[in-house]
Amino acid sequence: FQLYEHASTVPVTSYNAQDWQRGYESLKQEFDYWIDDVEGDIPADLNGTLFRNGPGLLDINGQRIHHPFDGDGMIAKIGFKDGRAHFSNRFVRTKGYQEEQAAGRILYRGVFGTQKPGGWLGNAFDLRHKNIANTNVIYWGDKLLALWEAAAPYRLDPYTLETLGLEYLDGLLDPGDAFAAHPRIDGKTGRLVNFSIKPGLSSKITIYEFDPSGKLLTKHSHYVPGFAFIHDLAITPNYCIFFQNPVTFNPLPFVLGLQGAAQCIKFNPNRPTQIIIIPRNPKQPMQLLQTEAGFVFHHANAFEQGDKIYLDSICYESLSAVEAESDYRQTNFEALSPGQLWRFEIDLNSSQAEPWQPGGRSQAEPWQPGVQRQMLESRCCEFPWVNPTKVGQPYRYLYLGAAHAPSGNAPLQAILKVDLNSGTRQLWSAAPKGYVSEPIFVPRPETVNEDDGWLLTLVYDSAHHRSDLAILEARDLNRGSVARLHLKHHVPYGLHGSFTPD
Ligand code: 3ON
Ligand code: FE
Repeated sequence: FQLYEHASTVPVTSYNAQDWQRGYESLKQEFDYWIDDVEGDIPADLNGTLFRNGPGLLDINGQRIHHPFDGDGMIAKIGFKDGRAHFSNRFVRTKGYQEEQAAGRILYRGVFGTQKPGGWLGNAFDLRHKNIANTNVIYWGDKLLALWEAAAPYRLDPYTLETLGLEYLDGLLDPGDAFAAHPRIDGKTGRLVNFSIKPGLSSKITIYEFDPSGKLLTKHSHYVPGFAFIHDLAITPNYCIFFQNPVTFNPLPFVLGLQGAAQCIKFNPNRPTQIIIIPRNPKQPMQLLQTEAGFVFHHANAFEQGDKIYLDSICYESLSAVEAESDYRQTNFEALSPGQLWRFEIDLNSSQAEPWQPGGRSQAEPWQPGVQRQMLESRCCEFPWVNPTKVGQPYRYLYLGAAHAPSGNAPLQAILKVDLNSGTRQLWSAAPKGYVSEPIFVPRPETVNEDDGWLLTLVYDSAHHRSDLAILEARDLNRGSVARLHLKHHVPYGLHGSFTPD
């Protein structure tokens, strides 16, 4: 069977619900092998390690979890050396993973609706969270860290993927503190910026900035009015930018054992999105601006020009909650709004952008747009990536996971390259049998052109119920994949990862 690599050869419906669903089977086995089944050639100058994280278990000993975001984190690692590649995967041995595997049943509720057996009575007033370390993985300051936004990272051995334990970053975090799953590495300075959020009636955002060796440079906290669910941040040389999506949080169903915490978040299309701008210099004040309602998980990139910040993000027109009764495997894609790429032009001098003060403007008050927004790409897309040297800088090329079809909402089956200067696009599609993951850009060593490098993406091949690592030449997606590395098994659809050069 030949996977389609070009859009023109694909039928109108590019996917099949049964095919897509099987990418959400648990992968219980842990592997360690050289990848021998390779189509094409692995570039000889691609040397380093790809780390990926995502839910490896979609059930606990046969008891299904309610949503993939509740799945225990599993790290997949592909090491590249002189044209050869080696695969291994290991579950993060979190406390909850070990307890549940030993018990053979679900012992913890999940944020996205997984419940312990026993109905609401068996779940009420159990407000603990299982740190599942499933969202991202980075190698930073000599530490490999598996990240989940509501708790501290787990540290792993970068060679064996053995779990070394919870990582409090040399005492920076206290037990119970969170550390977000979306660190940004400044493309100019190589510094890492991350945050943690403590939601409440007013929400506390703490920003951490580290030098490339892992040493803490700054840590500062800010309060924003209202509940904030913030998954990602964007950075520029001088600012951190957050979106406070217009949501309300009613914890009662969670407390009473009826729903997971994230299921209690309701999107409110009649309220503005709040843009939070926190200077990286801790001495400068925060600014708040407002823009049209929308829901953003991921930012693509941001940069400064004069007194403006340009921010590119994946925005959903509305967000439906994860229903308590629904089965994610029966997702009706057409009924949901797609993620689309928007550019926000933020004027730091607009009258609205006053420093926020306690007792100041609230979200309920009228507002004027100090922000212009424009849709750059209407095709359903997610998981944006840019050349790492362009993070926080003016940039030209953006890479995304995308739907095969140009309109509507659908699973991600293609990789889209957007040229923001010329407006041209390239699409590499794995439809109808393939389902892609985040495209990780790896610059070719010693080159200067922004798109000179490779895109690494895991593709679930539903025709063989296994996954491939596809390597694309970022300069020209129309060339098709340079290499396809066939794994011996599938890897469940993942979330985020990173590449560490040798
Ligand atoms: O009150 C707070 C509410 C809340 C939701 C408490 C809290 C901090 C515990 C909390 C927790 C949030 C968490 C743990 C969020 C985790 C998110 C996660 C694991 C993944 C998010 C993924 C986002 C996207 C857009 C994925 C898209 C995937 C595809 C298009 C392909 O499948
Ligand atoms: Fe994310």
